[in-house]
This record gives sequence, C-alpha cells and structure tokens, in this order.
Amino acid sequence: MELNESEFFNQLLDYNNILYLCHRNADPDALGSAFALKEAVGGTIGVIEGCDRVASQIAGQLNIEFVNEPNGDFDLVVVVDTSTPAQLNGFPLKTYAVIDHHASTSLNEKAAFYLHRNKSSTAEIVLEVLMKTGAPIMRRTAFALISGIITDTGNFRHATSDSFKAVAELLELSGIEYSEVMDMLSSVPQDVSMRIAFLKAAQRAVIERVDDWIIVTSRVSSFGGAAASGLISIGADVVFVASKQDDIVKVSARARREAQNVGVNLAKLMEDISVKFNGTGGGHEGAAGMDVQGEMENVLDACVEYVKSLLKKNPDEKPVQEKLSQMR
Ligand SMILES: [Mn+2]
Repeated sequence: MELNESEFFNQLLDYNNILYLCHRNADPDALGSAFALKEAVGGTIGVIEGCDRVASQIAGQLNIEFVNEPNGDFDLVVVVDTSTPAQLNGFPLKTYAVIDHHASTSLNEKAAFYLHRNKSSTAEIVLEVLMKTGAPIMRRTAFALISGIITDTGNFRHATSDSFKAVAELLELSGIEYSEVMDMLSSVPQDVSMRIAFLKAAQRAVIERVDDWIIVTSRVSSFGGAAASGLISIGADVVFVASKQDDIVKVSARARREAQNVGVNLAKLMEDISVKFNGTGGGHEGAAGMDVQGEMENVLDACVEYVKSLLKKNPDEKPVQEKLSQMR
C-alpha cells in the first residue's frame, strides 16, 4: 500500500517495537534517515555489515546507537534507503515498510506500506515526513539528515533545487552552521596520531599503474585501515597498507567502487593470499584485512600481483572517469 508522508508517519505510530533497517554498509543517507525516524517515533536502528567510513564517523560524533546484524522480534521492520532485497543480505522480512528514493522498487510490492519519492536522498523524504506531521527536529537529527543529503548528492553535484531547500530548512530549524557539517564530513580525521599515520602512509607510498588504474602499497605502524582509506581519498584505486606487530604482518586493503565493479574483490583476495602466508583474512569487496606471517614486502607484492591479474582479465573495461561519465 502506497502512503503519503503523514499517512506513513501515522502508521509507524501504531507499532511498538520498530527496527529501522539500513542497507548493507550503511551510508550517511541510510543511517541519518533511520536515526531521524527513530528519534521521532522510537525504535532501534539496524545495519548490515556495519556502516561505511563516513557514516561511522557521523555515528561516532553524534552518538548514534545502532545494532549490527540485528535479530530478534520486531513488530515492524522499516527498510530505509534500500531498493533491492539483495542489499539486505537475505535478512528475513516479515511485516515491513519501505521508505526510499531509488528508481527500482522491488521491495515495495510485498511491503505492508511504503513511501516512495523521486528525491535525491531518503533524508529529504524523511524531512518532509517530519515537517508535515509537525514532529520536532532536534539538532542531532538535522545534522544527520544534512549529512545524508550532502553525501547522496555527491556534495551537491547531483542535487536538485529541493535538496538545497531541504538543507536550508534544516540549517534554519536547527541553528547548525554549515561549516560544522563540512568539518564532520571532511576526509581528514581529527585525531593527531591518525593524521600522522595518513601522512606517513602517503610519504611511503609505492605507486603502480596498470592502464589507468592506480595500485598503491604503503607501511604504517598503526591506523592501517584509516590510512588505506586516506590513500583512496587522494587518488588510489586499490590500496594495501601493511604494519608489522611482533611477528605478524597486518594488511588493510581498500578498493574504490569502480575497481570492485571490474572484479576486484578484496575479501576473496585476502582469503586467498592469507592462506599462502599461513594466516587468516577476509572482509568485504571494498574493504578487507588479513593477519599473516612472512616478509612485509613479499606479502604486499603478492597482493599487487593478484590485483594486476584481475585488472588485466577485464581489458575491455573503461577506466574510471570514462565509466562515470557514461553512468550519468
Ligand atoms: Mn540514499
């Protein structure tokens, strides 16, 4: 059953125990929207395979509580910002509702009720719900929704006039300074030792180019995962950052979405390579890690060779920029 904004809100009020379920690797739009609904109606936020880097940062700074891989009895599951069941990793849905902005809507058919709008973010739809029902919008809610709009519009690159209006409205209602939001969304961490790890990772970077793909390896003594993400944010497509702790070599790997799209699966790579070096590894396609034994250099070489062979298997694939412009 398709509902409008106030009908959707009123339906939610009929349930006692609601789970707001975000798509896997929740982004700020999913997490922010779930948080705003939870604050207004009550319930629990659930995520699958954790949050992405920016959403984790937001959750930390705004103190947003969520449950990873939720299970248990809920009267209603509200699927947030999710267009296909696959993004829920087979989460068993019984009575559920959907609030979403994506074009494909296969989850809506079996939903008890749903609210769908062609907006550039789910956060904008949630804002409409709250405005139309007169629900109070607190500072943290506004912060979370603004973050969702900014990230889902690619820093306003794909924004509509509605996205700007929504952000203007939220700033006005909450008194938040836009620069505060920018600071939080910045890819530069606040922590000094983490920033030093980023800079050292960049200083020690070994760069390899395969066609238009850039593979980077580096070494730090701590914050390997964050440092790997940092190298992605300054231009690498695939990154491996190693640290040595006692006799264990720890490797954190990150890959840009475009590299995943042509077959780079870091979870598989870490599993395969960790076996060769008597260790264990795994994770997700775009972010994974392993603990192994051996020389740091040999381990990193093995990772790079593995990625090169994957990238060479797909010679027809277009490099990043070209692909992006075709998607628009
Ligand atoms: Mn979204």
